[in-house]
Formats: sequence, C-alpha cells, structure tokens
Amino acid sequence: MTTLTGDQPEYFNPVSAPDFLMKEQLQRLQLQKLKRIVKRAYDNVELTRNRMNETDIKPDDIKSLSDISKLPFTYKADLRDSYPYGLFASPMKDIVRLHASSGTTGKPTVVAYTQCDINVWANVMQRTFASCGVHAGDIVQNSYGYGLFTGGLGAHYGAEALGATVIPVSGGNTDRQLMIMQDFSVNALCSTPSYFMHMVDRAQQQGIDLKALPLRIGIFGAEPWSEPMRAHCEAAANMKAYDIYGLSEIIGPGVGSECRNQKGLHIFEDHFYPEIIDPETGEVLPEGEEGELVLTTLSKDAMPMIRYRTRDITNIITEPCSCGRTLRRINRIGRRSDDMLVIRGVNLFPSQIEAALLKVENTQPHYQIILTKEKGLDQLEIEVELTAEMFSDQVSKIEQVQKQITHAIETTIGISARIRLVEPNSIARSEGKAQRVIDRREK
Ligand code: DLL
Repeated sequence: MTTLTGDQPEYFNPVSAPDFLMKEQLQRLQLQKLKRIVKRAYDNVELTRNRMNETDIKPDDIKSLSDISKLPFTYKADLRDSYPYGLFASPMKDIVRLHASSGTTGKPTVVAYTQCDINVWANVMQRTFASCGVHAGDIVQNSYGYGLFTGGLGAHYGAEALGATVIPVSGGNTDRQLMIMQDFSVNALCSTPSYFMHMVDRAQQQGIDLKALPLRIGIFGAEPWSEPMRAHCEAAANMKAYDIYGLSEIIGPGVGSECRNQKGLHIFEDHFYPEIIDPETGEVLPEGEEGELVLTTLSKDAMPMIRYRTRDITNIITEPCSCGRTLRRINRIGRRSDDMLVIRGVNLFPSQIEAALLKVENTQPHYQIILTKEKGLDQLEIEVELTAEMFSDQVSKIEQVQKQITHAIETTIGISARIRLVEPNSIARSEGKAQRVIDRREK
C-alpha cells in the first residue's frame, strides 16, 4: 500500500503517477490497450463481433487512436437486451462481482468484474480520493449506498487502498449519520449532493454546527448538481465539495474526478477513453465542443464497453490544468440527452431550474418539478421549500420570495412557471439520487 500523506507534491505519489504521464506516453499506452480490448470484445462478445462484422471492421483495423471512430457504438439497450450475462467477455468462474443499476422500466442492467477489474476500480477510486485531497489516516464516512449500486463499494475499496479509515455507513438513517460524523471525527464524506443537503437540514434542526466539525472534504457525485449547490454545501459545513463522476456500465464511480482546482473533472484516461459526439448524427466533434460523452473501457476484462453512449452531455476542456495532471478534463455534467424537458416547445433541463432557484437568496436546494397538462397546454410547476425561518415570516415577505423566484426562472429559462412555496421538509428526501421531475402529462 502506498501512503499518501499530503506532504509531498501530488505527482510524487506512485499511485497518482499515471495522472501525470506525458501525452505521448499516455497515448501509446491507450493505443496498446485499445487494440487488446477490441480484440477481447470481438473474440468473446457476440454482439460486438456481429456489429463489427456488419460494419466490416476487424480488430486489426485499429492502428491509431483515431481509428476508434470506426467502431460501432454500444447502448444501454444492449445491456437490457442481453440481460443478464450476454455481454460478458470472461467465463463465470473468473467473475468475482456483479452490480446492477435499476432501470426505469422492468429489469436492471447487470455489470460484471473480474478480480483485475476490481483492482483497477480500487486504483481509480484511490486516485479520485487523492485528487480531492484525502490522505492516508483521514476518516472517511461513506454514505453512498452499499449493495447493487456501485457508489458504496466503489468508494469503499478506493478509500481503503489509499490508507484512509472507512466507515461503511451506507445511505439513510440521517440522525445516525450525524452522530457518526461528530463522534468519529470524520474528515471526508462521500454521498450524493442531494443527500448531503438533507444532512445539512437535519443538522440544523438538531442544533449541530457542521462548520465546527473536522469535516474538510465532500466527495459528491452520482447525480447532476450545480455550482450554486456547491457553494451551498461548502458554506454549510466549511469544507471543500468535489465532483466525482462515473457510471456502472463503465466501472461505477472512478471514471473522472475534480482536483483541487475544482474546474472540470479529469478523466482517468489510462483506463477510460473519452470521445464527444453529436448525439443526433454520431459524428465525433472537434475537441472543446459540447456533445454526448462516449466512453471506451481500456482495461475492463469481464465486460469491455466499446464506445458506450453515456447520454451525458459535456465537453472536453482543452486547456491544461494547473494541478499538473495531464489527464484531459470534462466540464461538470449538468444534463443528459434524455432528461431534456420540452415544455410548450421550449427545451430545458432540471439543472437550469436548480441554478436559477439558488440565485435567489435564502432558497434551499429542495425542489421538485411537476409537469401537467391543462387544456392541452403544458404547465410547469415548481415546488420550492421554505426555510424554517421564512416559514414563520410575514406573508408579505413570503410573497416577495415567490416573486423573486418566478422572476429568476422566467429570466433564466424563458418560460413562466407556477411557483408553489411549500412547508419545510415537505418534499420527499432521497438517500441516493434525488428525483427532481414528476411528469404527469399523458404520454
Ligand atoms: O451513479 C456511479 C457513481 C456513484 C458516480 C457515486 C459518482 C458517485 P449509475 O447509477 O450507473 O452510476 O449512474 C450513472 O449518473 O450516466 C450520469 O448521468 C449520472 N452521474 C454520475 N455522476 C455524476 C456527476 C453512478 N458527478 C449516471 N454529475 C451517469 C452528474 C452524474 N451526473
């Protein structure tokens, strides 16, 4: 085990060394790995082999990194269609772990890991923690759900590999979370940002001052969150809040992470090859342009993913990062190509609503978007929780807040919304990913 004490420069830590490879070295490694993984998928996964045959491409045709664009895409539907084991490239005897993500309809999608894959996962999560400033000896409260969701075990193995002390509390039971946070002198917390906001509320109700605790770092991800939400989290607990990204189909958390600069997420490119494509045409876009992130796993043995369509919208940041990491960065993921809401012909994303709401002073990031149809016309209603103090304020003050929010929404997204201010704690809290949108329109 390598000990990261935080006293040395980051590139001095052997664990983080791949983050600082020279571009040519990295690309050489990527090409070598790409050739191997494409061959592995072709030889062992029927779906990939058939798709490659249909487009008349063979593993030997991959001669440079840009040849990746010749390969066919893999979609979420492919995992569903081959449920449960159809995309595995390893025999079951070599598979040591399964995870699954719940789909909106019917069966979950299943993902598999060999022992080598688990080791890679621990490595990228270890590098994630290091990049967020967690050190050996830190106490890490892991409030991501343990179980089929990849958040809990992914963060767990990474924090252990780093030499931190992990508290595997999982999600839920917020009062116990707060007790642990105080009694165990927790330095770093892993959770979804929305669940952390719930903890903040509950702490306030109980008179616990999170700012007075040794908590330094929040490692937040698994759902979109905005810059104003980050400011909220950081101010509530006097800590730094970092964005981490990943998806079960690729590995789980550990695909990318922010560094101390908090300006985009470095992709662990020695294991995951990113491309940005036009989601409509499938064409690769020039570096820097916004589009859909497509990822190819360069190391995953049990279930190689070739050009997986993540549906997550972002862009590659072209400038180098002053932290010294040579890994390319993506901008935070504010939306997915499939969570776009079309309301009266206007396209909008839940994250735009969150950003507009949080511009209004004293609003909390507890909200829900409700879509209905009245006389054939889409109606947008946003329920926003009042804070306890505001709830006891005069009606005129509450009306003023309502007006401010209405104005902020209208000027930001360009359509009018009905704002309903609701009692504190009346919107259901999630222990994992928040459900922001309730669509009651008939399909
Ligand atoms: O959410 C893995 C994860 C666990 C990531 C813990 C970070 C922390 P899935 O359940 O398969 O895996 O969901 C993946 O969640 O395609 C994104 O749409 C969304 N997502 C994940 N991280 C972020 C993030 C885990 N930092 C899907 N910002 C992805 C925005 C995110 N969206």
